[in-house]
Amino acid sequence: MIDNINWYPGHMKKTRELIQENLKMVDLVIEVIDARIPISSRNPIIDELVQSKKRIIILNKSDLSDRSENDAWADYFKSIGNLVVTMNCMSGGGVNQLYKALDKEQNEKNAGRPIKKPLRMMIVGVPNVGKSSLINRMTGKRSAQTGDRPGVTKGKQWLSLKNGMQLLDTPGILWPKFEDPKAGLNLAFCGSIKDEILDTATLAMELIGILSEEYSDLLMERYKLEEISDMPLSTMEDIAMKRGFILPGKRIDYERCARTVLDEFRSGKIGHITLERRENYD
Ligand SMILES: Nc1nc2c(ncn2[C@@H]2O[C@H](COP(=O)(O)OP(=O)(O)OP(=O)(O)O)[C@@H](O)[C@H]2O)c(=O)[nH]1
Ligand SMILES: [Mg+2]
Repeated sequence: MIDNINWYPGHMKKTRELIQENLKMVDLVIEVIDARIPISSRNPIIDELVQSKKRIIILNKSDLSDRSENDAWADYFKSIGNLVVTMNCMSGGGVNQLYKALDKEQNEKNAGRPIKKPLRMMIVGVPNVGKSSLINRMTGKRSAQTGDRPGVTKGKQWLSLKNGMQLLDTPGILWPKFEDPKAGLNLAFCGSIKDEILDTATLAMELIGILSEEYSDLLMERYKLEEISDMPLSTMEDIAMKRGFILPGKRIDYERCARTVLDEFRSGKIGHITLERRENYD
């Protein structure tokens, strides 16, 4: 088991300060979380920092997660007093609903004011969760740089929406120590932790272990496996053989197999998967 994942480079500490400094200028905070890991992708530091502000939770990448789990999590976050929007930044699904919620907030902010002021908000979340993609969906153009790796956004960037609202994009941040090692693993599976610091083969094996228990049907279907072994290593070898990931000398190419499983999980090719099921968190 990988139990000591830790990625908290200096720029994340700076981002924490940036969030703190700019908080007083915004009316509300948009917290983007990953619908596949709705608990692990909630940063406790962000939670503490933005406590005093109204928050909208965006369950993003909902196209990659289990549909029924999306609904269960949205209901849960609503039940604890948050505004929630389920989003897919690839298709733009959820944007209209978000705008509706923001319009309502702006009207409330301006109730009774002779001059209307635009809503100002800050977008926060762990790395690679889709903050900049959400901004691009909202502005309707490529305003912010995005990329399929963590750490793309480096500094703060204010943007204006067509309706005058102001948005602050921020770099993704993690926290110095994962109390629950599963959080570190989940974030690594979903691409929020720089792959260079991870042992890909071990990480993929951990993922195969979880999928073997929770989504064995999807795993079998994707890799044409007849059965799933109790041992993730055997399953990895079965996958490598099915895909022909064999090195000279008939050795299994574990690295390539690991990379493939991680990539295919991250891009949704294995199926709609939620690693944290709502029913396990009461
Ligand atoms: N499938 C899917 N992919 C998404 C979605 N939103 C964003 N992505 C992809 O996720 C990757 C990260 O998106 P970004 O918008 O750069 O993420 P970010 O949160 O700004 O990342 P940092 O700036 O590194 O913290 C990109 O490859 C996006 O195309 C979504 O709803 N569904
Ligand atoms: Mg970004």
